[in-house]
Parts: sequence; structure tokens; C-alpha cells
Amino acid sequence: MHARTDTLDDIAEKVRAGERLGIEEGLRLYATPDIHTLGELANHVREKLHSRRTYYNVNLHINYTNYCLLRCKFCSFYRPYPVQGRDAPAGDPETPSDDGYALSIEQIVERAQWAVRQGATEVHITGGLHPKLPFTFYVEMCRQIRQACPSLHIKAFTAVEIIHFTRIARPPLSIPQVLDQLVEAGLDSLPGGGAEIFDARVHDEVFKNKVGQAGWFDVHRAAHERGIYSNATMLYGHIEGREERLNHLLKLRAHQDWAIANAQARFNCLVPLSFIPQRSELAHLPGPTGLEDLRTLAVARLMLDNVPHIKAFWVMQTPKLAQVSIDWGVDDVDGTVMHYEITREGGRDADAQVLPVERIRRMIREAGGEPVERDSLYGPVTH
Ligand code: V47
Repeated sequence: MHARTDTLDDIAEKVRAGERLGIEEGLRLYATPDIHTLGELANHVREKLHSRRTYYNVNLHINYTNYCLLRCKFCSFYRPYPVQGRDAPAGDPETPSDDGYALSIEQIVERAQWAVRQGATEVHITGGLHPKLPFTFYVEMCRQIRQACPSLHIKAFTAVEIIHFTRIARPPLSIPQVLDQLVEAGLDSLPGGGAEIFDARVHDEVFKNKVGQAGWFDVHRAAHERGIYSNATMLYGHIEGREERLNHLLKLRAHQDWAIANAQARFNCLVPLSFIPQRSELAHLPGPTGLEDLRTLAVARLMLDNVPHIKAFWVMQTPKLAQVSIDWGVDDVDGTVMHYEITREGGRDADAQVLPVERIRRMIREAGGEPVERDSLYGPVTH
């Protein structure tokens, strides 16, 4: 523990000189009572990179199914796939839930077309690990969206889904083969989901059967090697501690060093995801406070000196905190997000799944930011 007298002068000097911070410094930044200096330092880096530019995009999230083979404790989204027929054990916890769903390709394409009509430049597609759908379903999904919406950026499938596809493909495929087939069909980039916290203890306790650190990086490494950009996430505020978060950030930083030196693509942004406990198996946990959210966003900005953007995903950070975070290292507030199912039920602002462009721009402007509509790779969008 550091006493209240711990000044951040040495860290401030390093940050102003553009020097890299280590884990001890990260822990001190997290623990400091001098929150204003923390925010100011994060803002210094943010302004050096982006001045007051604050990015958003117009996008639609499509969560194609909530049926999932996994039972992650933090997740309130998944539903067990119905066990049917006489073999279904009596009283099975897997009894059909009436709110399970799986969209057809036709429905997905209709949603994408609707999004384009609303001005969207991106679809962000993810879903549970459906036990029955074949790999060809996902390839065909990309192909038909690409055909129907030629200029729409398809950001789809977390590392966890990509590994699931390698297993369900007939014959089974490698990660590079799955990525190549999806890209050929229209996939443009990968979202950052499924990273959670890279730590064996946290993994085994909260998302045991899910792809861990090695698999997640295998997918992003293969993507970056073939020029596919991706994002990274960190799900914080459940059973992990600050040190585990910092280690997670340092692993992402090490990968990004590698990608910058060796690959054709890299992480565009980090999305720290504030844990929403409601309706999950971890509902007894309190979730992070607003200040812990701000500290996490600021520390992420300061530790990840090689990742260009820090995104406050307002669905999980709330629009109000996302607005304040613009002064705490954040330069991106994600999109207008026309539908978002993953935390809908337990969400902090459950009815507010859509932020109209004008509200996003006003929220940015009021925080002294300059709103910039971006495309998925952070190029400007002009209408
Ligand atoms: O991987 C699940 C998280 C992620 C909860 O790449 C939860 O631009 C909080 O990855 N409370 C999916 N979080 C969302 C995601 C994402 C979102 C926005 C932008 C991007 C991007 C990626 O949501 C999952 C998991 O880490 N999650 N349950 C929950 N109860």
C-alpha cells in the first residue's frame, strides 16, 4: 500500500517524456487518492494522440443467438439449448427456456439492410456458441450481408467463436483457414470480446470452459498476420483484482509490440467493459463504482502506450460516465448501437440501447470534445 503522501511526480515525468510504465507504477496510479492527477495524466496522453477529437460510429449490433454451449458465470445472456426427445433427463436444468432465440440468415441480412438505411457504416456481429449451426452458416451469413450491403463494414465473431468454428467445421479447420474463409466471404475485422481477464485463477473460477489466454491470442495473432484489424477487451469489476487487470493490459501491450513489428495489422482499440452483475451468476457482487470505472479507463490509457484508442462502450459504462471519461483518457465512445442484447436484461440503462447521433455529439461537445464520426478503422466518415 502507498500512503496518501505518495506523489505521482516520478510517474508524471515519465508520462510527459513518453516513457513506458511498469506494473508497480500501474498499481500506484490505481491506488492514488490524487485522482485529479491521474485523470490529467491520462488526458495528457489522449490529447497528445488525438487532441480533443472524440470518435463515435454509427453501427448496429446483431447478436444472432443467445443459445450457448458455455455457462460463463458473468454472463446473463446465454440460454441452454433445448434438450429434446425422450432422452431428456427429468428435471434437467437444461429445460427449454422460452426466451432462447437464433436468427436466420435472412433475418440477419434484413437487419443489416435496415441499418444501412439508418446510416450505419458497420455491423458488429457476435453470438453464443450455438450447438447445432454448422460453420457454413457463418460463412454464408458474411457472404449474404456482403452481397446485400456492399459498403457495410462487417466486424464479426470474437476469438471464442472463431475457435468454435475451427472445431465444428467439417473437416475441422485451423484458425487461419477459418479466418481466410470468412474474409473471402466478406468479414472485415474482429471485435475484441471474449478476452475477459487473462489469468488462470479468474478463468477457472468464472469462465472455465471458455477459450483462455492462449486461444484468444492465437486468433488475434493469426488475424493480425493476415492484415485483419481487431479490438481488445477487458471485463473488469467481478472477482479479479487490480493487479490481474494490469497483467491483462501488459499482455495486450506485449502482443501489440509484436504486431507492430511483425504483422500487417494490430489492435485498434481497447474496450474496458464494466461488469454488470444483474441476472448473472455473480449477481451478489456489487460491480465497479463510477470512480473505479474512471480509474480503469485512465490506467488503461497510461499503460497501453502502443494502442491508439481507448473506447468507453457506453452501454456498459453508461452514457453519463462515458461522457466524463472523455477527460480521463477515452477518445472513443463506440456507436449509436442500435440494438444490444448481451447486457440488455441486466443493463444499467436497460431501455436505453440506442443513442441517437445528435445525443452522442452533444454529449461529446459538452465535455469539450470535438465529435468525429469514424468508420470501423478510424477513418473519417463524411456524409
Ligand atoms: O466478451 C458479458 C462482456 C463482451 C457481461 O470490439 C459483459 O469494439 C459486462 O466484446 N457485464 C461482449 N460485460 C462485448 C464486446 C464489445 C462491446 C463493444 C465493442 C466491442 C468492440 C466489443 O461483453 C463479452 C464479455 O466480456 N460481457 N457479460 C456483463 N454481465
